[in-house]
This record gives sequence, C-alpha cells and structure tokens, in this order.
Amino acid sequence: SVIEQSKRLAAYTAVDQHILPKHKVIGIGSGSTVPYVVERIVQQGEELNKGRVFVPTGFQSKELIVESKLSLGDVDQFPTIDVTIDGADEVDSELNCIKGGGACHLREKVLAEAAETFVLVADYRKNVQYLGTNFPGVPIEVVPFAYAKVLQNLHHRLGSPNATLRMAKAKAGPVVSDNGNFIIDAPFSLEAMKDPFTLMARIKMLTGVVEVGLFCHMAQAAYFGNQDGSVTVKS
Ligand code: DER
Repeated sequence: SVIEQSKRLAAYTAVDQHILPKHKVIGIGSGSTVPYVVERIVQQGEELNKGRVFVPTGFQSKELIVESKLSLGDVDQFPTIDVTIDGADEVDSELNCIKGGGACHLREKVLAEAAETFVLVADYRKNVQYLGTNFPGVPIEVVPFAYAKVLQNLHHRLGSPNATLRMAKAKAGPVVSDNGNFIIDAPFSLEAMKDPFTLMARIKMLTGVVEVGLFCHMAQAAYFGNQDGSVTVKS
C-alpha cells in the first residue's frame, strides 16, 4: 500500500543517513514503521552488525531484534545509546511529537532521552504543523490503582472531558502495557496542544501518571515518506 511504501521510504532514508559504521549501540523503537528500520539495518551486512548491540523499547521491539538475528542489548548495560530510531503518531513543525499509539511510550522515552541522536520515522499522515491535527488523544501511561483518579482529574481539572481508558481489542478489559500499566487517551483542545511542553508537564504532575506520550524538544530529525515517493525531512 502507499502508506506502507511511505513508511519504508522514511525508514530506509533515516537508516542510510543516521546509522553509520561507527554506531555500535542502537535503540529500536516500537510500532509498524520500525520493522523497516531493522530491515534496512540488516541490509548493512553481518560484518557491521556483529559488532553492534540493539536495545529494544518493548516486547514487540525485542522480538523484532531477535527475529532479525541482531544482538540484543539492555538499557541497564548500555545507559548511553548512539542513535535511537522510533516511530511517531504525529510530529509538529518543531519536532515535538505525540507517541504512545502502540502503548510503548514509557520505554521509548527512556531510550529517546538516553540517545545521542533521536530520529523519528513516519508516513505522511504524521507530518503536521500542530499536534492534535490527525491524532486526537494524548496517550498517558498510568498505574492501574490510580487510573480512575487520573481520569477524573483529566475530565474536571485539565480540560480533557473525553479522556478514556484504552480498552483492548483482542482481550477483555483494558490494554496493559509491557510495564503492567494502563493507558488513558486524553484529547485536548488545539489551543492546549500548541504548547505541548506545558501540557506534558501538567499531565505528568497528576499522581499515578507514569509517562506522557508527548516528546518535546527530544528529536533531532524526522523523516516522512510521501505519497509521491519523495521524502520530507524536518530537523
Ligand atoms: O507507540 C508509539 O509511539 C509508536 O512509535 C507508534 O505510535 C508509531 O506508530 P506507527 O505504527 O505508525 O509506526
């Protein structure tokens, strides 16, 4: 499909630009775009990759590394990462992004922060001027014990009356993250989304919130595959 082609294009371009022979510790994000990142890294050859270690951002990411016969690393062993490449749900003109569509944003943010260089790859739908344009809610990871209180605070104090607990599709009950927590999706006004850093800080202060799917001033570059086969780079 055009969307899959544009994901592959973004991923291949980003790998070619940012995964260099000198890079030994590489963070691998989560979602449906990062498999193309790993595909392109594997194409760099066994010689180069046998000297590298790949740190995952969750179960899916770990499976991807293992299935591609790449060496698995742990963020405990490798606290500093050369480059992390990850997907995104939306990226604005200042490279702030919404992440968490795949309920993986806690470990993703740890690896984004630990990386010397953090690069985003996405299809054209994610390339927006302001956050909230195409992706309605901010994903918030919360401890199960506190989810009802966080929902109440979002509804009545933080201006997200339509915030909801993310329910699973292939499981009865809510989505459970790799960390054993719940996810709340909280839509905010476009106005509020124009200052994502302030919004992120306000949400993070709610007791019971583990991590917020707003990554502000973290990425150095973002690659978007377009429908016409071109690539847009924001940096
Ligand atoms: O959960 C995340 O942040 C993932 O990176 C994900 O949202 C990216 O989505 P994708 O499947 O469109 O790459």
